[in-house]
Amino acid sequence: MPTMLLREFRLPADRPAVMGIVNVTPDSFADGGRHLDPRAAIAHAQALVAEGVDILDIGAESTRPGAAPVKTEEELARLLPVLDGVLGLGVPVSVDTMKPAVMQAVVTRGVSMLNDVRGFRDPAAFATAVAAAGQGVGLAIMHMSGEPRTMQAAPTYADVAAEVDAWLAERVAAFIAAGVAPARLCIDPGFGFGKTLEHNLALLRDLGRLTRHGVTVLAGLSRKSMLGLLTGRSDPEERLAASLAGALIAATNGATILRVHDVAATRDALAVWCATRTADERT
Ligand code: HH2
Repeated sequence: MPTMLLREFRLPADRPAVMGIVNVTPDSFADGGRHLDPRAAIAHAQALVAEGVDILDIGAESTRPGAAPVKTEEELARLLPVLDGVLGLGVPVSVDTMKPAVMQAVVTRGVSMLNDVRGFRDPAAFATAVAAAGQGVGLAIMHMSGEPRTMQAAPTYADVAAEVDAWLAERVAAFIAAGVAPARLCIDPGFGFGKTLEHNLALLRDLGRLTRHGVTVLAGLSRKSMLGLLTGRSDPEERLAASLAGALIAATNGATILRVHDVAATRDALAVWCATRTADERT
């Protein structure tokens, strides 16, 4: 699998990379409100770096089911002070946003990755992403059925794994046709984004098929409600064990970027996982 390049950063080639979540929001499902103050967000990012994070993913608009949209000015007002404090921490910084204007602004500030839960399906987002990739920025292309506000209403697929795979393959082909190198791209089935528990389990079971497109696979299961349904734990803070199990299953099935809240615990779990696998099996 090609190692992802994020501006001057290269992700590890001998183990899955850990992407640590920093939500600068009042309403994220697992940590909403905790890091809305830029100083708290920066302190959290510093703690994740100390825990061994490989990429920081900063988000200022919650995408949880039913979340209210945030205006561009508000999203940038939340993001920019945090970016000023984290861009010098020595790890690549990703921004989780759906808005082309926000993408443009944060690339100008120097972020190394754009993460769009809409998979850059907005033509302006696609054009902004292609231009950013020309400057070395990495792109995380996620599948979402519908929009955050309504996506969990009644998700239906004939064959979820085949449909998500085909959609992501089309997005990769579009980026490559626009001149973006595969090493700048990663794809993500979008666990919980317009999917029932059965859909999420089918996608996790069949994650390996996404590795056939010649780009990195990213998986984000951390603390998600599918884990709450499986364990009966309604409080996202109590889903660490389930999140670690999910991360290791995703790694076994081909994910080489794991998007998580709990960086130190995930690094520990991966250390054990890596020790039992050959170098070829790990990436
Ligand atoms: N999940 C969330 C947000 N962004 N990006 C990618 N690429 N993959 C994911 O699975 C993903 C994502 C939702 O989690 P979180 O950021 O913790 O919550 P919220 O959207 O409520 O802020």
